[in-house]
Amino acid sequence: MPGSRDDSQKKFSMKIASRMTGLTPHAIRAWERRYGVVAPGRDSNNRRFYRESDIERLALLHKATDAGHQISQIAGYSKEELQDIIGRMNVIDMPPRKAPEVRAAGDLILVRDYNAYTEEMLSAIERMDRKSLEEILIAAETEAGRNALLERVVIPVMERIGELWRKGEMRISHEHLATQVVRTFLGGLLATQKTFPGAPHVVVTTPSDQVHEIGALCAAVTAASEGWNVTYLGPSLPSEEIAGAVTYNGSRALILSLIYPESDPLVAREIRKLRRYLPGMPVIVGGRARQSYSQVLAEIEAVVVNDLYEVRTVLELIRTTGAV
Ligand code: B12
Repeated sequence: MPGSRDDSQKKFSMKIASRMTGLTPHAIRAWERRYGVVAPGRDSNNRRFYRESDIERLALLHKATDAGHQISQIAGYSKEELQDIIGRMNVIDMPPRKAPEVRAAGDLILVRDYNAYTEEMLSAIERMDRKSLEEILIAAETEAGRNALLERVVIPVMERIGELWRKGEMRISHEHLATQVVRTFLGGLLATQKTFPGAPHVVVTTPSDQVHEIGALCAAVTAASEGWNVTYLGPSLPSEEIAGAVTYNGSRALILSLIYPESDPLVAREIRKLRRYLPGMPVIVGGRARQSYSQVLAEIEAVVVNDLYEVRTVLELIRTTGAV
């Protein structure tokens, strides 16, 4: 609810509100338009401004949606009600939630919605409709929350695109458009994620020759949502550069994504070098090619994870115990 209008309160621009709440400006505008979650004021140039109470409310709603609540259901909750549901599901401290299909309430409806998002995205890609693609991603994030957006919408869509492209049913230009939109959207989520003082650092990237980056970006957004201070370096980096970044910002973990090629001797060599540069550093590895590198990953004692849920669990373990 907008709350009382007290003019003595400080006023914040959309940019600052976005930074302080960790929500994208798109999400804030969509929540305002669809659910009236806050009612910002307007300055003399008709630009929105937010009061402290608005920021507090948006931040609480963000935490609650990250914990799995649907914005459509909690938009009208009072501050106390929001604090109550967040307290019960403490986002940062509780063990990460399993993928959405194990949620009890509204399960069937949610699953149907995810498929609808995927179909709508594929149809927008086919029409080369960049704007609709962006809007569907924003809607999916605001409705389903960030984890579900990644696991149930973004990854399935990329997998379907790969399949359609392989079968010759989708052109390269369509795949490129989709990759660009998804990449920019996930990059935006990373850029606006609020970091807390003293948050542990993690570097996310892919080794030399591994150019596919959506898996790495999904892992980066996941780590950021878990309260980590993420340095995302983009794809295909030599081990010297990766090790330099990890050391430079005092990272407590390194996340690598391996997608394609499989069983590449250069990639295996780079991974071995990384371990020499970073003895003892927890290295978390995921991605569809991970099994083809199982020998070298076992050699360097990497933590091989199957999905983003496992990334959350492993990061939590590192954060609380320092080891895996
Ligand atoms: C987008 C895309 C591209 C883009 C990449 C752009 C970019 N900036 O990322 C471009 C156009 C460059 C490209 C190029 C190629 N691509 Co391509 N590409 C894809 C596509 C559609 C998505 C890639 C992606 O980011 N996937 C990542 C996520 C979204 O999907 P995933 O791999 O299934 O990941 C899962 C997990 O592994 C996990 N995950 C991934 N990383 C991580 C990391 C951690 C820590 C964790 C926990 C989890 C995790 O998330 C997913 C859920 O389980 C895939 C299809 C697909 N299924 O992936 C093909 C795909 C990977 N590409 C493929 C191929 C063949 C190519 C090319 C060889 C095509 C060509 N002839 O030129 C080149 C190779 C380029 C190179 N030098 O290596 C094949 C690989 C086949 C194989 N043997 O593995 C795929 C699978 C398509 C297909 N169905 O055939 N590609």
